[in-house]
Amino acid sequence: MGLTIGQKLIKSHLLEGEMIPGTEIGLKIDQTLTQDATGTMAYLELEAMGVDRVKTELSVAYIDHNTLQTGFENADDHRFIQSVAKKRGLLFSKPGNGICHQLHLERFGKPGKSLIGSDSHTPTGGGIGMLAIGAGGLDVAVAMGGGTYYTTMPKMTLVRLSGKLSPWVSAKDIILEVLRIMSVKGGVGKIIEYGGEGVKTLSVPERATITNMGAELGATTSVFPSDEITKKFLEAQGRPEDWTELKSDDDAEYDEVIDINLSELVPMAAMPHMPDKVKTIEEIGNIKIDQVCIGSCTNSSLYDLMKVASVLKGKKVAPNVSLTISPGSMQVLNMLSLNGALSDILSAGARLLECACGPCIGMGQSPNSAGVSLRTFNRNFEGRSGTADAGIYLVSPETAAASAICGVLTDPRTLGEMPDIKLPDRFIINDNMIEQPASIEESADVEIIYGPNIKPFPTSVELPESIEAPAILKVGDNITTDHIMPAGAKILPYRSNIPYLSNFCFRQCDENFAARCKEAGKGFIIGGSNYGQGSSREHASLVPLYLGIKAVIAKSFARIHCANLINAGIMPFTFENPDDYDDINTDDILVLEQIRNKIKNRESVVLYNATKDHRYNLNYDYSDRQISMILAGGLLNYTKINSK
Ligand code: MIC
Ligand code: SF4
Repeated sequence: MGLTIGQKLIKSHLLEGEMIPGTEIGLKIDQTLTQDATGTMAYLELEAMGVDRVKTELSVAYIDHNTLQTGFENADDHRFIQSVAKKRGLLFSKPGNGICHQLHLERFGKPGKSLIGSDSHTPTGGGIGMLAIGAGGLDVAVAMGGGTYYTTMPKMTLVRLSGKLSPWVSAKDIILEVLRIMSVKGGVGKIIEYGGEGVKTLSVPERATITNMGAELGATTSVFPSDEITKKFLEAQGRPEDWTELKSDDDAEYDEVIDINLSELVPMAAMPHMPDKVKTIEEIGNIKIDQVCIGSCTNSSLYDLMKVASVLKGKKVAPNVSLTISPGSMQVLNMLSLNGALSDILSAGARLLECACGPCIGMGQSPNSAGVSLRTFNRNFEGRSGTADAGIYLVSPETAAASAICGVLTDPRTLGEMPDIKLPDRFIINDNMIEQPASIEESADVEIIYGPNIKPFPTSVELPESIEAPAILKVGDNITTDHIMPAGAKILPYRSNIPYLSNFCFRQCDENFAARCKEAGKGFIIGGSNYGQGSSREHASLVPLYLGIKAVIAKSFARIHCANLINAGIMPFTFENPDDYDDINTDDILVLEQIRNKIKNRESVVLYNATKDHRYNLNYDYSDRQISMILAGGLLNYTKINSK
């Protein structure tokens, strides 16, 4: 039987396990990336593991999330990351150079290689045929140290594209359509592969928009073939030698096939507050808007911003609208300024922001109260923008620009003829904001600089014999890591300070969560389905660990968060009978009797509700390695035990 692209990529990196869906596999990792909001923790973990020099082919530390320096905290964290990068052999991308995923695609990504990144949108690299997976910081640290990356062998889904996008319809509309069909949990445990004749009509930046937002499907990753279009892109980036061809075999078999005719798609938007609440712009109607933000790792390429510039040229942003533009990289900004498009953008009345994540992660530009904001981003979770009652709509750059000038949500097809934008034959290459590491000889003299904001991360203890604790919090379906551990300008600077961060844990669901945990000393969380979707931030497990959470019992979990919980030594369980969820109330006293022995011997686990005198069967499917980790109290303890 022939292989899919995903299977070929896995096969060429397989170190342990078999390619049987649902079972654990160990992969060799060629490249890693981190960003600063997860990176500080990842490098503290790297240091704790005692790694002298990274063992990957390439590791890059990007600074793109925490670029507001409203106090010493962010700058200190950047200095720490820069010093680790220099000493341990990583490239360091300075703040302002751009968003990690856009930069990685431009400068370092290679078809056929594996990449893990401490950011859930790492699958952007699938746009050029990489096996690019988002992971927790600890997994990335292990990979940097030359260790194997473990994940679950995914199923294979083919999204077969036919036809060609109509004028003003965009790659963003393709992924919104996939989200509409599959939902935010539809991709869990799958690789989403794009094929069919329609693929040949999509440029690399368009493909990257699609693989990027595959994260919102909950997919392990998304991938496109590496073909002539990929080759041309890499040539234009001055890296022709990095190209290799990658395609599925003609007789490859998929677990699922979804057909999309590109010619039938129309402009769409994801409505508040979930990326899969997708409707056509026509269906939503001309609602009045307050803000338009263009940028983020989904839609900030030169191609996207050239389209925006051509819509704005000679026009004026509507009086009721604040329009911001954050180019994805310095390369994009440089090229826009040289070809005059930047002037078209600015003359229309747009506000130019730094090449960084910015408003996407709530670092500024929170909308006005009850504001309506159109964003070309990938997430519109409630409160993520920094304004609790704002309504965020996720749209394409074309729809965003058209709406900015009209002042209401606007179908860009009403603008007349679409401009023809071509990608350049040659991008401007300037790596002045990328710092090289010290040589091995020089590295001995490089000092790692810790600032006062960097606090030790929480340690966990071995799994006890039995656990009795209250259900501190019960939450519903699709709880995101933004609920568990919010981001934004006020909190992000404390990503290296778990004790301080803990005060904000689950704030949106229960203002007193942290206080109640501290009072109880230990507890359980009860969750609905797709618990922990969204970001890769391991803070969403390290902070609950710090607050004494021992297990999360949910209907189902999102992949990265589930792995992060186990890495932290917190047990994820699912209900055998999902209706048992309804029987548990907050503050019920729950007991996991003889849990250590049961997990050790893979026996079935029963949760006893002492308040109600009811019992519930729980499921878990930990691998042998994960069982050892849980018994040891997490990956760091496990690594220490195994390296003795
Ligand atoms: C996000 O988009 O939520 C982030 C911020 O990029 C996160 C990482 C983080 O929380 O630092 C992600 O997607 O993994
Ligand atoms: Fe940055 Fe937003 Fe992309 Fe996350 S989703 S990496 S915050 S631009």
